[in-house]
Amino acid sequence: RAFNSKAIGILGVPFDKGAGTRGTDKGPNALREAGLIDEIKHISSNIDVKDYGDVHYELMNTNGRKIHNLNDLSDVAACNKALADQVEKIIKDNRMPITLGGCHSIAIGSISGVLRTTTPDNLCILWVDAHLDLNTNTTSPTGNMHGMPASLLVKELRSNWPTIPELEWCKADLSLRNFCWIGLRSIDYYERIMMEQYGIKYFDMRDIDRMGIDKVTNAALKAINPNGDRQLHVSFDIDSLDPLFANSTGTPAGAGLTLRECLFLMEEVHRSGTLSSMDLVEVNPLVGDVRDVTNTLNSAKAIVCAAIGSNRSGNSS
Ligand code: Z70
Ligand code: MN
Ligand code: MN
Ligand code: MN
Repeated sequence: RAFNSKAIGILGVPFDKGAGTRGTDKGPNALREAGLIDEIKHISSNIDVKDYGDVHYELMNTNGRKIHNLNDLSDVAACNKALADQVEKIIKDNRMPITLGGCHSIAIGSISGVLRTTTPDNLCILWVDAHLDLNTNTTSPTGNMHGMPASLLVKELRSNWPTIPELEWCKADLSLRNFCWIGLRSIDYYERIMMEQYGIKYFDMRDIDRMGIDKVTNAALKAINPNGDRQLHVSFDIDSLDPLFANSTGTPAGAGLTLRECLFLMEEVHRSGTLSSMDLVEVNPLVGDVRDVTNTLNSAKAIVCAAIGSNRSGNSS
Protein backbone atom coordinates (compact mmCIF):
# COMPACT_ATOMS: atom_id res chain seq x y z
CA ARG A 1 0.00 0.00 0.00
CA ALA A 2 1.03 3.58 -0.61
CA PHE A 3 1.90 5.72 2.40
CA ASN A 4 1.82 9.50 2.70
CA SER A 5 -1.06 9.55 0.27
CA LYS A 6 -1.94 13.07 -0.76
CA ALA A 7 -5.57 12.13 -0.14
CA ILE A 8 -6.67 12.95 3.40
CA GLY A 9 -9.96 12.22 5.20
CA ILE A 10 -10.81 14.45 8.16
CA LEU A 11 -13.21 13.04 10.74
CA GLY A 12 -14.52 14.98 13.75
CA VAL A 13 -15.20 13.13 17.00
CA PRO A 14 -17.05 15.58 19.25
CA PHE A 15 -16.76 13.38 22.32
CA ASP A 16 -15.59 14.33 25.82
CA LYS A 17 -17.01 11.65 28.12
CA GLY A 18 -13.70 9.84 28.56
CA ALA A 19 -12.27 12.93 30.27
CA GLY A 20 -12.84 14.47 33.68
CA THR A 21 -13.18 17.97 32.16
CA ARG A 22 -16.03 18.88 29.79
CA GLY A 23 -15.38 20.62 26.47
CA THR A 24 -13.18 18.52 24.17
CA ASP A 25 -16.40 17.77 22.25
CA LYS A 26 -16.04 21.37 20.99
CA GLY A 27 -12.57 20.60 19.56
CA PRO A 28 -13.44 19.48 16.01
CA ASN A 29 -15.61 22.45 15.17
CA ALA A 30 -13.20 24.91 16.78
CA LEU A 31 -10.46 23.53 14.49
CA ARG A 32 -12.72 23.78 11.43
CA GLU A 33 -13.77 27.34 12.32
CA ALA A 34 -10.09 28.21 12.75
CA GLY A 35 -9.58 27.23 9.10
CA LEU A 36 -7.91 23.81 9.37
CA ILE A 37 -9.31 22.42 6.12
CA ASP A 38 -8.29 25.50 4.14
CA GLU A 39 -4.79 25.44 5.65
CA ILE A 40 -4.42 21.80 4.60
CA LYS A 41 -5.49 22.69 1.05
CA HIS A 42 -2.81 25.36 0.96
CA ILE A 43 0.07 22.98 1.81
CA SER A 44 0.46 22.02 -1.84
CA SER A 45 -1.54 22.05 -5.04
CA ASN A 46 -1.84 18.27 -5.26
CA ILE A 47 -3.20 17.70 -1.78
CA ASP A 48 -6.74 16.35 -1.71
CA VAL A 49 -8.71 16.73 1.51
CA LYS A 50 -12.26 15.62 2.22
CA ASP A 51 -14.11 16.48 5.43
CA TYR A 52 -16.24 13.48 6.45
CA GLY A 53 -18.03 15.54 9.11
CA ASP A 54 -18.56 14.22 12.62
CA VAL A 55 -19.11 10.76 14.08
CA HIS A 56 -22.56 10.19 15.57
CA TYR A 57 -23.54 7.32 17.81
CA GLU A 58 -26.47 5.82 19.63
CA LEU A 59 -26.22 4.14 23.01
CA MET A 60 -26.43 0.35 23.17
CA ASN A 61 -28.84 -1.29 25.61
CA THR A 62 -26.72 -2.44 28.54
CA ASN A 63 -29.60 -3.43 30.84
CA GLY A 64 -28.10 -1.20 33.51
CA ARG A 65 -24.89 -3.26 33.85
CA LYS A 66 -21.98 -1.36 35.36
CA ILE A 67 -18.29 -2.21 35.34
CA HIS A 68 -16.04 -0.98 38.14
CA ASN A 69 -14.26 2.36 37.62
CA LEU A 70 -15.12 2.97 33.94
CA ASN A 71 -16.84 6.36 33.83
CA ASP A 72 -19.44 6.68 31.03
CA LEU A 73 -18.43 3.31 29.57
CA SER A 74 -21.60 3.03 27.46
CA ASP A 75 -20.91 6.32 25.72
CA VAL A 76 -17.20 5.58 25.26
CA ALA A 77 -17.98 2.16 23.78
CA ALA A 78 -20.75 3.36 21.46
CA CYS A 79 -18.82 6.35 20.15
CA ASN A 80 -15.70 4.30 19.48
CA LYS A 81 -17.65 1.55 17.74
CA ALA A 82 -19.12 4.10 15.31
CA LEU A 83 -15.70 5.74 14.95
CA ALA A 84 -13.98 2.45 14.03
CA ASP A 85 -16.52 1.94 11.22
CA GLN A 86 -15.88 5.46 9.86
CA VAL A 87 -12.07 5.14 10.00
CA GLU A 88 -12.27 1.80 8.15
CA LYS A 89 -14.48 3.46 5.51
CA ILE A 90 -12.07 6.38 5.00
CA ILE A 91 -9.16 3.97 4.46
CA LYS A 92 -11.24 1.95 1.99
CA ASP A 93 -11.86 5.26 0.16
CA ASN A 94 -8.03 5.36 -0.23
CA ARG A 95 -7.67 8.28 2.13
CA MET A 96 -5.49 8.75 5.20
CA PRO A 97 -7.80 9.24 8.19
CA ILE A 98 -7.09 12.14 10.56
CA THR A 99 -9.45 12.06 13.53
CA LEU A 100 -10.00 15.27 15.45
CA GLY A 101 -10.95 14.75 19.10
CA GLY A 102 -12.46 14.71 21.38
CA CYS A 103 -10.74 13.20 24.34
CA HIS A 104 -8.03 10.56 23.99
CA SER A 105 -10.46 7.66 24.55
CA ILE A 106 -11.20 7.99 20.82
CA ALA A 107 -7.88 6.31 20.03
CA ILE A 108 -9.67 3.04 20.87
CA GLY A 109 -11.99 3.35 17.87
CA SER A 110 -9.54 5.11 15.61
CA ILE A 111 -6.81 2.47 15.94
CA SER A 112 -9.37 -0.39 15.90
CA GLY A 113 -10.63 0.94 12.55
CA VAL A 114 -7.08 1.01 11.14
CA LEU A 115 -6.52 -2.57 12.33
CA ARG A 116 -9.43 -3.79 10.20
CA THR A 117 -7.35 -2.89 7.14
CA THR A 118 -3.95 -4.25 8.19
CA THR A 119 -2.34 -6.75 10.55
CA PRO A 120 -1.18 -5.91 14.09
CA ASP A 121 2.43 -6.67 13.15
CA ASN A 122 2.24 -4.20 10.25
CA LEU A 123 1.17 -1.27 12.39
CA CYS A 124 3.28 0.81 14.79
CA ILE A 125 2.07 3.57 17.07
CA LEU A 126 3.78 6.80 18.11
CA TRP A 127 1.97 8.13 21.21
CA VAL A 128 2.83 11.79 21.77
CA ASP A 129 1.52 12.74 25.21
CA ALA A 130 2.35 14.09 28.66
CA HIS A 131 0.55 10.98 29.92
CA LEU A 132 0.96 7.25 29.31
CA ASP A 133 -2.78 6.44 28.96
CA LEU A 134 -2.02 2.82 29.89
CA ASN A 135 -4.32 2.46 32.90
CA THR A 136 -6.87 -0.34 33.25
CA ASN A 137 -10.03 0.00 35.28
CA THR A 138 -8.21 -1.49 38.25
CA THR A 139 -5.12 0.77 38.09
CA SER A 140 -6.80 4.07 37.14
CA PRO A 141 -6.93 6.68 39.90
CA THR A 142 -9.83 8.48 38.17
CA GLY A 143 -11.97 6.02 36.16
CA ASN A 144 -11.60 8.38 33.17
CA MET A 145 -11.25 6.28 30.03
CA HIS A 146 -9.03 8.78 28.21
CA GLY A 147 -6.33 7.50 30.59
CA MET A 148 -6.86 3.89 29.35
CA PRO A 149 -6.94 3.65 25.52
CA ALA A 150 -3.45 2.21 25.01
CA SER A 151 -4.09 -0.63 27.45
CA LEU A 152 -7.32 -1.61 25.65
CA LEU A 153 -5.39 -1.98 22.39
CA VAL A 154 -2.55 -4.29 23.48
CA LYS A 155 -2.51 -8.05 23.89
CA GLU A 156 -0.05 -7.99 26.80
CA LEU A 157 -2.68 -6.38 29.06
CA ARG A 158 -5.69 -8.38 27.82
CA SER A 159 -5.76 -10.57 30.95
CA ASN A 160 -5.72 -7.46 33.17
CA TRP A 161 -9.16 -6.49 31.84
CA PRO A 162 -12.52 -8.00 32.76
CA THR A 163 -14.87 -9.01 29.95
CA ILE A 164 -16.60 -5.83 28.78
CA PRO A 165 -19.65 -6.68 26.62
CA GLU A 166 -19.88 -3.14 25.17
CA LEU A 167 -16.30 -3.44 23.89
CA GLU A 168 -16.62 -6.95 22.39
CA TRP A 169 -16.16 -5.41 18.91
CA CYS A 170 -12.70 -4.10 19.95
CA LYS A 171 -10.44 -6.96 18.90
CA ALA A 172 -7.22 -4.96 18.76
CA ASP A 173 -4.25 -7.14 19.63
CA LEU A 174 -1.28 -4.91 19.06
CA SER A 175 1.93 -5.62 20.92
CA LEU A 176 3.34 -3.06 23.35
CA ARG A 177 6.59 -3.63 21.42
CA ASN A 178 5.02 -1.70 18.51
CA PHE A 179 4.37 1.40 20.68
CA CYS A 180 6.68 4.27 21.55
CA TRP A 181 5.77 7.25 23.73
CA ILE A 182 7.22 10.78 23.42
CA GLY A 183 6.74 13.69 25.84
CA LEU A 184 5.89 11.82 29.06
CA ARG A 185 5.97 13.74 32.32
CA SER A 186 2.84 12.74 34.27
CA ILE A 187 2.74 9.02 35.03
CA ASP A 188 0.58 7.29 37.63
CA TYR A 189 1.93 4.87 40.26
CA TYR A 190 0.72 1.65 38.60
CA GLU A 191 1.57 2.96 35.13
CA ARG A 192 5.20 3.32 36.24
CA ILE A 193 5.18 -0.27 37.46
CA MET A 194 3.77 -1.47 34.10
CA MET A 195 6.41 0.56 32.22
CA GLU A 196 9.15 -1.32 34.02
CA GLN A 197 7.41 -4.70 33.92
CA TYR A 198 6.91 -4.59 30.14
CA GLY A 199 10.05 -2.64 29.20
CA ILE A 200 7.99 -0.01 27.43
CA LYS A 201 9.73 2.14 24.82
CA TYR A 202 9.57 5.83 25.56
CA PHE A 203 11.40 9.12 25.37
CA ASP A 204 10.34 11.36 28.23
CA MET A 205 11.14 15.06 28.72
CA ARG A 206 14.49 14.14 30.32
CA ASP A 207 15.45 12.17 27.22
CA ILE A 208 14.54 15.15 25.04
CA ASP A 209 16.67 17.45 27.23
CA ARG A 210 19.59 15.03 26.98
CA MET A 211 19.40 13.93 23.33
CA GLY A 212 17.51 16.70 21.56
CA ILE A 213 14.37 16.22 19.50
CA ASP A 214 16.24 15.16 16.33
CA LYS A 215 17.89 12.10 17.91
CA VAL A 216 14.75 11.30 19.91
CA THR A 217 12.51 11.38 16.85
CA ASN A 218 14.72 9.16 14.78
CA ALA A 219 15.39 6.73 17.65
CA ALA A 220 11.64 6.47 18.32
CA LEU A 221 10.78 5.76 14.69
CA LYS A 222 13.63 3.23 14.45
CA ALA A 223 12.50 1.50 17.65
CA ILE A 224 8.99 0.73 16.39
CA ASN A 225 9.76 0.43 12.68
CA PRO A 226 13.33 -0.84 12.33
CA ASN A 227 13.00 -1.77 8.65
CA GLY A 228 10.66 1.06 7.68
CA ASP A 229 8.12 -1.41 6.31
CA ARG A 230 5.38 -0.86 8.87
CA GLN A 231 2.66 1.74 8.61
CA LEU A 232 2.63 4.39 11.32
CA HIS A 233 -0.26 5.71 13.37
CA VAL A 234 0.45 8.90 15.35
CA SER A 235 -1.82 9.47 18.34
CA PHE A 236 -1.08 13.08 19.23
CA ASP A 237 -2.39 14.47 22.54
CA ILE A 238 -2.16 18.27 22.49
CA ASP A 239 -1.22 18.20 26.20
CA SER A 240 2.21 16.89 25.14
CA LEU A 241 2.90 20.54 24.35
CA ASP A 242 3.97 22.99 27.01
CA PRO A 243 0.98 25.03 28.26
CA LEU A 244 2.65 28.09 26.71
CA PHE A 245 1.60 26.68 23.31
CA ALA A 246 -1.50 24.67 24.21
CA ASN A 247 -3.09 25.69 27.49
CA SER A 248 -6.63 24.91 26.28
CA THR A 249 -6.70 21.26 27.31
CA GLY A 250 -8.19 19.47 30.32
CA THR A 251 -4.98 18.62 32.15
CA PRO A 252 -2.12 20.88 31.01
CA ALA A 253 1.23 19.63 32.33
CA GLY A 254 4.11 22.09 32.70
CA ALA A 255 7.62 21.82 31.24
CA GLY A 256 6.45 20.13 28.03
CA LEU A 257 7.35 20.06 24.36
CA THR A 258 7.81 23.34 22.50
CA LEU A 259 5.85 23.94 19.33
CA ARG A 260 9.14 23.86 17.43
CA GLU A 261 9.98 20.42 18.82
CA CYS A 262 6.52 19.17 17.80
CA LEU A 263 6.84 20.63 14.29
CA PHE A 264 10.23 19.00 13.86
CA LEU A 265 8.83 15.70 15.11
CA MET A 266 5.92 15.79 12.69
CA GLU A 267 8.06 16.96 9.76
CA GLU A 268 10.27 13.91 10.36
CA VAL A 269 7.18 11.71 10.59
CA HIS A 270 6.14 13.02 7.19
CA ARG A 271 9.62 12.55 5.75
CA SER A 272 9.66 8.93 6.93
CA GLY A 273 6.99 8.19 4.34
CA THR A 274 5.29 5.79 6.75
CA LEU A 275 2.42 7.84 8.19
CA SER A 276 -0.91 6.16 7.46
CA SER A 277 -3.30 7.57 10.09
CA MET A 278 -3.40 10.10 12.91
CA ASP A 279 -5.40 11.37 15.89
CA LEU A 280 -5.22 14.93 17.23
CA VAL A 281 -6.94 14.94 20.61
CA GLU A 282 -7.71 16.84 23.83
CA VAL A 283 -8.12 20.33 22.32
CA ASN A 284 -10.60 21.97 24.73
CA PRO A 285 -11.82 25.42 23.64
CA LEU A 286 -13.66 25.86 26.95
CA VAL A 287 -10.39 26.00 28.93
CA GLY A 288 -8.46 29.28 29.28
CA ASP A 289 -8.98 32.72 27.79
CA VAL A 290 -9.30 33.77 24.13
CA ARG A 291 -5.54 33.94 23.73
CA ASP A 292 -5.05 30.43 25.15
CA VAL A 293 -7.68 29.04 22.77
CA THR A 294 -6.14 30.80 19.75
CA ASN A 295 -2.65 29.55 20.64
CA THR A 296 -3.90 26.00 21.15
CA LEU A 297 -5.82 25.94 17.85
CA ASN A 298 -2.85 27.41 15.98
CA SER A 299 -0.53 24.79 17.48
CA ALA A 300 -2.94 21.96 16.65
CA LYS A 301 -3.36 23.11 13.04
CA ALA A 302 0.40 23.47 12.56
CA ILE A 303 0.99 19.96 13.94
CA VAL A 304 -1.57 18.37 11.60
CA CYS A 305 -0.19 20.30 8.62
CA ALA A 306 3.41 19.32 9.43
CA ALA A 307 2.38 15.65 9.59
CA ILE A 308 1.03 15.81 6.05
CA GLY A 309 3.83 17.72 4.41
CA SER A 310 3.82 21.39 5.41
CA ASN A 311 7.47 22.28 5.78
CA ARG A 312 9.04 25.32 7.41
CA SER A 313 11.74 25.25 4.70
CA GLY A 314 9.02 25.87 2.12
CA ASN A 315 6.83 23.79 -0.16
CA SER A 316 7.57 23.97 -3.87
CA SER A 317 4.50 22.40 -5.47
C1 Z70 B 1 -4.45 10.01 34.46
C2 Z70 B 1 -5.71 9.12 34.46
C3 Z70 B 1 -5.03 11.98 31.22
C4 Z70 B 1 -5.15 13.28 29.54
C5 Z70 B 1 -5.30 13.22 31.68
C6 Z70 B 1 -4.62 11.18 33.51
C7 Z70 B 1 -4.85 10.79 32.10
N1 Z70 B 1 -3.28 9.22 34.12
N2 Z70 B 1 -4.94 12.03 29.91
N3 Z70 B 1 -5.38 14.01 30.59
N4 Z70 B 1 -5.13 13.74 28.29
O1 Z70 B 1 -6.75 9.62 34.85
O2 Z70 B 1 -5.61 7.97 34.09
MN1 MN C 1 -5.88 31.27 0.20
MN1 MN D 1 -3.63 11.22 26.16
MN1 MN E 1 -2.44 13.61 27.91
